[in-house]
Amino acid sequence: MLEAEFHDGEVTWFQGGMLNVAFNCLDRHLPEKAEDTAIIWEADEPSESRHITYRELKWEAARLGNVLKNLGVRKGDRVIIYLPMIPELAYAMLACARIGAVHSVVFAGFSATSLRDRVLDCGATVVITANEGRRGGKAIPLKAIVDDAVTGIDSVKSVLVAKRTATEVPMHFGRDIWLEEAMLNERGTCPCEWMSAEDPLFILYTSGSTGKPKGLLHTQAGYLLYASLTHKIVFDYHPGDIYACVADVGWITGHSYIIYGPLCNGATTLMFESTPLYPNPGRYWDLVERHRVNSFYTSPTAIRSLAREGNEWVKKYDRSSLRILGTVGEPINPEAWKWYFDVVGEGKCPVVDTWWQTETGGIMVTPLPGVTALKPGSATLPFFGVSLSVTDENGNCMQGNGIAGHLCIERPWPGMARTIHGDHKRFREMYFVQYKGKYFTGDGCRRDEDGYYWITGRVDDVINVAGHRLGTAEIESSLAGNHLVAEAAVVGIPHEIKGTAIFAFIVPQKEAERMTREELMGALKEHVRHDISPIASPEQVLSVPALPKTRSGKIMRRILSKIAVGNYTELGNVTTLQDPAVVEQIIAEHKKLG
Ligand code: 7RM
Repeated sequence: MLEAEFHDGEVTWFQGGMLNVAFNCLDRHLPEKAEDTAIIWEADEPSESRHITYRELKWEAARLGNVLKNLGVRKGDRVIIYLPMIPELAYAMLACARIGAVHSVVFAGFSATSLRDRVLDCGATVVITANEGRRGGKAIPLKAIVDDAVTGIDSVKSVLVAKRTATEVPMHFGRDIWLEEAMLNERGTCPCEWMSAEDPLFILYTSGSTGKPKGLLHTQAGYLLYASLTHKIVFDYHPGDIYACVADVGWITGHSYIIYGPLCNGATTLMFESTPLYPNPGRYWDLVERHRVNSFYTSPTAIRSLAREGNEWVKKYDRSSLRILGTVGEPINPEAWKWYFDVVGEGKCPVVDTWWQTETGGIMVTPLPGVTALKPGSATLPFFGVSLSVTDENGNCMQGNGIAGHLCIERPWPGMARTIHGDHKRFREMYFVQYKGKYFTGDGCRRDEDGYYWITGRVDDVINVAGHRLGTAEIESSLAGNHLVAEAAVVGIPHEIKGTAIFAFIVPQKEAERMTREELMGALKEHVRHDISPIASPEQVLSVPALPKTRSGKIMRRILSKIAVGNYTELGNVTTLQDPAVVEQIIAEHKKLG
């Protein structure tokens, strides 16, 4: 079953087994569930929703699979999916799985540059997008972004365009194809490509502590088993239940707990196109009432932003269908946890605070609803078969309870990523070398007197903003790419809603001198928004004469993190700095912010 050299980042599960993921998510259910709802699609406007049965879902995925095959897509070829939260996104992923193509979904909030980097890195031949996206009443010009992203990339032969809105978009002759028209000509049967257990299923890009986002590669059998098992157990899924995860499929949460886990279990899963605040802060609970949702899964940031709007928005709606409430993406503070438990769940629904990562493929630390005694703010205990350890900075395993350190995983599990696409060396060095024989998560944690885990956040150069992972290196290189900036360093600062926000220190170029502080800050926020994504845009930008660097030229972010929150006195050892005087200059600039 398992064959691994874990210390070397080499892991295989179920080698020799054959399967097709789309078959397991669709065809396998048809004898009993053809007319059951597979997906409830809730559109941006609350007045619009659609039920898609297992029969329809299989039909659409098969037709889209045939379209891809006609475009020359074969087993192992990469397809980029840049779609909003519309049913075509599910069709596209399942179509790829059916024909053995490897999908890489790119969150539709990412910029043309970010999309371009991903297309190039994975060498995609086809991009699937929509004319426009809709979110919170606004239009997102997806097709225009794709045009921008793929110009000059020879590997991209075709762009399939779904029609989400009535807006006209330019179509490039010979490259662009309307998805709907192409699908109309295809049959609803498409033979499944039988895949080896360890063939790639998808690549998903995520930020790391250095360089550009890395493409984590997940394989077939282990991933599907782990996503479906955890979905079933953690959300106590029973046939007939309505399950809603309101994340975006562009993140791993959507892959595992909107698409693959629930569909493999024959569940009814909801796809939500909108935001928690549109058209008002009652949207989630309106959705729960209308669809009689039994399990609801969201992020701490969403919970905090709703708690602040008052309890009336919750109370207005009938939530009696709810049985289990889940959270994921970042640490949840006990106040937000209690609000979720008391106000949303009226003290009747266990809150499952689930800790996991893009790399882990599925939930690793979580309460089991109705089984585990809960503690607000703790992800509690490891899932079946998961063995955790807490290490000190030197990699020594810490024994006993009442300790804090770095969170590691001791043994391989089926859902883990197998490599970084095109860079296995980086995969090994990133996760398996630092703490010999263990997988290093990048997170800090505490194990309390009862053995419960409390995840305290990243201990590497990754910042988690509103549940989204961002690398300091990515944001810094984006800022430094602007003509107004000579050098940049970013750190995370506590934020009431987002958990953490980005604070950028920049050394301006001469040209920036005639700009006011506001103008410069505005220009740079806009730059990052456009260059990476709105989620990466800094909360604050501070011009400083120089950055604190060690003699070997490394930026000392530790010092900047303290200054950013106005803590000027506990900066620690500054004697290793090239020029200790810059610290005083930076403090002086920070004080001007007031
Ligand atoms: C699923 C997902 C992973 C990082 C991870 C943590 C943080 C996620 C929790 C959490 C505290 C949680 N994948 N994180 N869940 N921290 N409690 N329940 O979010 O790859 O995008 O991010 O998110 O820092 O390392 S991710």
